[in-house]
Amino acid sequence: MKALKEKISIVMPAYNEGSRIVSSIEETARAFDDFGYPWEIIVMDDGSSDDTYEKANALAQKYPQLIVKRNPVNMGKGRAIKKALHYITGDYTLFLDADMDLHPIQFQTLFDIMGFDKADIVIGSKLHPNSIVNYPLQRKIISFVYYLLVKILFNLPCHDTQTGLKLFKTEVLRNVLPRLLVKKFAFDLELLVNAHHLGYKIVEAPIILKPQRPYGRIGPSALISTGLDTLAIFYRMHILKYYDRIDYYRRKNLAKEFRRMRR
Ligand SMILES: Nc1nc2c(ncn2[C@@H]2O[C@H](COP(=O)(O)OP(=O)(O)O)[C@@H](O)[C@H]2O)c(=O)[nH]1
Ligand SMILES: [Mg+2]
Repeated sequence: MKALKEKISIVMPAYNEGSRIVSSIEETARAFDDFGYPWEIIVMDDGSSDDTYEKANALAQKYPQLIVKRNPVNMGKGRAIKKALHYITGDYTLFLDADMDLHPIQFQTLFDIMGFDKADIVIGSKLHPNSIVNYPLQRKIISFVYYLLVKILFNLPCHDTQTGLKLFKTEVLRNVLPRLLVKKFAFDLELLVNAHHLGYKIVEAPIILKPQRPYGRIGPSALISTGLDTLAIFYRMHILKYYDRIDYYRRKNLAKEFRRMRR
């Protein structure tokens, strides 16, 4: 196969995935070798209490393209992803959950859609009419209610912000991620709302979702926290105008720095 030029960085957040992290990395590596793109996988372990980090790290000998990082304590998926930005060297970045609910082979669909639609971001959506999803009715209802909330508050051009398969032009992440406050919940939403606000084009892609765990790990308290963080993003975006001011604050800090240097 002809080698393709563009490099893909795969960011894989992992929390207590010891039982599957090795096969997840190997499967992802195999998929990207088959595609023919240069790739790197960045595993962000987040204070797992099992052996996720050790197992992932042991594979780094086999795959020079594998980077494994660890937070000593759990800080949430959003912060882990924001931190991953320091290590990304690819032109495109794929967020891929470590549990393989979404097989990495679906990257090609997202990449093709990005090209056809001239999109900056392509996100997998459980609510896309062509998606094949197999997850509990309770999660389907939660997904739909959350979609309505997000539609009312932000009018985003997407139906499902939460799915663990998202493709970005890396330059978009470099611009957007540093602006985010990143609380523990609603990180995906904060990222997409800001990208939309800055004028980046977001398009949805169909996915095939096969849950590997019989029950999701999201409990009622996480749902309430996600709801509250969602309202907080609305407040910061539309009432405080925090995200609009952040450039100004940054410039102001730079100006201060500049004056200090000249003194
Ligand atoms: N870095 C990091 N990853 C996390 C955290 N919580 C979940 N993950 C990872 O994020 C992905 C999605 O989490 P999961 O529990 O499967 O959520 P679900 O698929 O929405 O039920 C998986 O790869 C998890 O290992 C966290 O606190 N930090
Ligand atoms: Mg999952």
